[in-house]
Amino acid sequence: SSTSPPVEKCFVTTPIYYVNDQPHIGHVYTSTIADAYARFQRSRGRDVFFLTGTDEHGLKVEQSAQKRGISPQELADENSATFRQVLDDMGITFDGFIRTTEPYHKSQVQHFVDKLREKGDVYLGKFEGWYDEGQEEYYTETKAKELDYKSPVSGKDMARSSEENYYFKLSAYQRQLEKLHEECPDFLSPPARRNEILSRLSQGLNDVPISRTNFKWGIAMPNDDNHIIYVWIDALLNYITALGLAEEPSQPAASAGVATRRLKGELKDYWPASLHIMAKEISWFHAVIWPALLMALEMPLPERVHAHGFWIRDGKKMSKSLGNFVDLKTITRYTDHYGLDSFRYFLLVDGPIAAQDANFASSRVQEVYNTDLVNTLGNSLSRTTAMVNKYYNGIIPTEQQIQGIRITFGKRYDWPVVTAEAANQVMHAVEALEFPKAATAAVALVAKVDHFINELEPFRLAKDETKAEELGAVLYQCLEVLRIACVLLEPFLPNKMREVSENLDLGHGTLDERVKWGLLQPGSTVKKMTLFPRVAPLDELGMPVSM
Ligand code: ME8
Repeated sequence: SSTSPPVEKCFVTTPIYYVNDQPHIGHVYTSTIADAYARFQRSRGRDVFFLTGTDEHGLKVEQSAQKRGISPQELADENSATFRQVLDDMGITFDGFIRTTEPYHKSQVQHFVDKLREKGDVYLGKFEGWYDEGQEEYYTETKAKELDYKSPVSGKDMARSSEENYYFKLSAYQRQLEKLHEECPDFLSPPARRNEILSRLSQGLNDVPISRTNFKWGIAMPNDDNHIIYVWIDALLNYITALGLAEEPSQPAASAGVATRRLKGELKDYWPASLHIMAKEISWFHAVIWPALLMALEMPLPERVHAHGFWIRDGKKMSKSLGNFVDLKTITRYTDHYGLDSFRYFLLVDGPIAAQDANFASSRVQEVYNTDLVNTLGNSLSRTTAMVNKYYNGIIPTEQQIQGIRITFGKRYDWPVVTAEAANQVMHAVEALEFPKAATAAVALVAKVDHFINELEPFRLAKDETKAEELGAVLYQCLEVLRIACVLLEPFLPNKMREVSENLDLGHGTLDERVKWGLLQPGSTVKKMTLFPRVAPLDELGMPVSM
């Protein structure tokens, strides 16, 4: 109606992934947390645009393509499609998928870079220094010496090189950037990342080269074809080109697609981003370079940048050279075995969401699956639905006495209060991206149902005719607590919860409405259900363990 407040917009992004690599657990992880956040915001009634995509330019793509004897575009097409497929297979509900080789992105990047040049924030300059080819990154003499003239990533020798390049006047934004990080402590999380940035800022900022002449695979400088725009400038701008911020609205042929919405100018209002999510190795680009570019373009800054830790293996970072990635094949074995949602749940509760890295171990997958899903959520649901079937033929009883008064079982089991507190905890934790904490609160609520059953002993109540009303109340309350817990767990276990909802009505409306006590209708039916079967453990590669 006209009196309701406008729906809050929420723009969530992942990094756009490089097409010169195969997708692995790191990409799946970031996409999964972004997806859980996006689903959660949607369920709260917000108007969400969730963007992901692929980063397709740069020397490395040019070289990989050459090695394979195909064009860079062919390589990009192939690997971009692979990434997209993986995200689809993992149930990632992105609204937009941007590819940096698309014409609408390229023309807008040129527009923005041209604007920076006209303003004097981009200028032609000469640089001499040390170049890390693998990372496409320049180092000053001091820094290169510190690193023994070797790439900190690949270990390969750096090369002395001098180049005439276009520079971005990053130094001009030193004060504004310091102010941003000092005055908005929540702009970049977790705090460890913010401290790093503050300390690096205090060392002073140099202008940064934003063009290259040693390869061709990229977007040309708008005024000078000899120069290719540095892949990071090209990539960061995706967050606004995807929304068409530099496009004139037009009237394209009507269709409901994202491209049409963009062309009509309907996506522009999603800016500024609510949340950019990535891992810590690119926090500098997102928390310093990106805001500086936006300051120079006189555009609003994103509200929040979150840079999580790494998945590691055997205490080491996963890398191509070590060949220790949890790759797609392995992930697929895990999802086939445990189910997509269960693996997703594991990623969310055991992943490196904050400053710490997380070691991937098959034993943890098994442990999380058994503890939270099989023994707690699955067990409570199956116990409760079994009893409703045994004692009530599957017809949900009421928690009220004949006089219409709700039967209560003491303060510990004052469920309207207990569930409201749990819902509050879960919702706050997800807003704060504290997925492990959110899951813990939801699972703890489920565990209380178990305690409740053990304490109230419905099987005893069932034997005593004078306790019929109590038995009904206990079972209604068990189911209603479980319903609320399931609603709260939807961003974690979307498919499993849809399965539950086909049996037990999980309610309608926004999340906040659905977690209210008492929505479950007495008289409706519920079947006995087992959600999470027991399964054998897998080894580190996702293969069956021989016993
Ligand atoms: O950096 N643990 O793309 P990329 C957790 N194209 N997350 C990991 C990870 C790990 N071990 N490894 C990768 C790029 N990731 C640029 C981004 S954005 C404007 C341009 C995830 O394909 C994590 O999100 O190397 C990390 O930031 C991202 O993949 C890097 O993906």
